[in-house]
Amino acid sequence: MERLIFVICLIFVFTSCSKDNVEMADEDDIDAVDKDDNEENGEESSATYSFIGNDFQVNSYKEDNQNYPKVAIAPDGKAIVVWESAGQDGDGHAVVAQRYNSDGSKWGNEFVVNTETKLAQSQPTVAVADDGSHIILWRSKDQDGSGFGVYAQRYDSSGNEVSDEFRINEETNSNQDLAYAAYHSNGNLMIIWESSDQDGKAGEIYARVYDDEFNDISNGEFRVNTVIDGWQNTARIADTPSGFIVVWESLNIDSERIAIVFKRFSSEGTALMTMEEQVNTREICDQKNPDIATLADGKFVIVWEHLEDPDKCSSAKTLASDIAARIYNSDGTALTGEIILSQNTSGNQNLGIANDNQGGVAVIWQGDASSNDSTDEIYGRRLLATGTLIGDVFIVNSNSDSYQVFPAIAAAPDGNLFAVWGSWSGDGNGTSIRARRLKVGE
Ligand SMILES: [Ca+2]
Ligand SMILES: [Ca+2]
Ligand SMILES: [Ca+2]
Repeated sequence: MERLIFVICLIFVFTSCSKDNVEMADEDDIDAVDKDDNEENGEESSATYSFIGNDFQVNSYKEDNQNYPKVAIAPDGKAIVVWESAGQDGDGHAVVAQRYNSDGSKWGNEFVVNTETKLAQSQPTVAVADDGSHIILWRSKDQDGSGFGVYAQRYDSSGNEVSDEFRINEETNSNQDLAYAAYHSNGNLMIIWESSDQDGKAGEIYARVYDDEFNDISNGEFRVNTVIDGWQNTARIADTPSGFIVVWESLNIDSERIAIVFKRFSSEGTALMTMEEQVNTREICDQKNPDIATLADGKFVIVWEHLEDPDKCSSAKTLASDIAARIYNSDGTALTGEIILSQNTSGNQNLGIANDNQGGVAVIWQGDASSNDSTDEIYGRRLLATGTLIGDVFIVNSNSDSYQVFPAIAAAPDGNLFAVWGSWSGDGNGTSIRARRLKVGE
């Protein structure tokens, strides 16, 4: 019987049996004993993560709600955390940032990022270049004259503003929002966003590419998705040795509802594929909330939430969901099938992923799967570039009062990880931003 279960697990590429997943991981840990000696050199390690202290509050301004944090880490280990804060700029939401040194101490004070404060500035994201310069993006209400527009502020490696805030989207009709960016190693910057009514269809992914002196080298904005039927949204971007990869949700591209697709681009923004490629092999019902991380050799890992909901999909018999991942070679060919990081997750699985720079990726997500108080926690798991899962699912937050939501994570070159999330516990006044640092090994 055990042999049969083992075979079934192999067929589903580690999917079915969490018990056997742990056993496979344990076998791999035998190798880890030798590999751990190389850890300090930033080489591959098969160890699990350990925490560097408990979680802590990021925001200094505590009035009302702070939520939707994102984080990026510079090559020198400095972390930049951004979030939206209700009322902090005096009119609706503001975009706020706090930088940290590599040892986890604060680098300067928190500050309001947006110059235009009228109405809401919200949904911020951040990207950092190899030289430490960085860009913060957000959506601003009515600033471009119609719904939301995408705005940005650039900073040098010392944290000083470079020029004024500016608009990214050229088409201003209706909403442009959900912006993300990545820097290539040559300094080029690709920014993506969702435009809700640009091609007469419901939601497309648009992009612009700038060089290291911020000249527009894509001749303005261009559409990322080839398929425009249905809607395309919830896009993420990562840089690779050959350029950039964008991953997003696409409606009606697979046999049922939502699917995950990706498309590769050169560092100048030229599409390297004629059309997007589907990631999920299980097409039943919804595949959503994708994120992507690139490994040092150009391999990349895409993670997403797989959701089978009988209320939404005729093929779904019972409510079921899991966190799935797939690993690709640098040329975009699949290295693995779907790998299941956690089964029977429930609630809203917002995801984050980061290359831990020691041969694996850290995946974290929101859920209430194993919580005993039916509130959401932040969960995590380590996945090696080989497709091997390390250890078991763990809870990232140390403070488990109330709801922990919208996680994001980034890693320094030495493998130290910085996880952030919104929290209904903590600052005693609405939601707050909390963070916790992790590392590979003990
Ligand atoms: Ca505002
Ligand atoms: Ca607009
Ligand atoms: Ca589907």
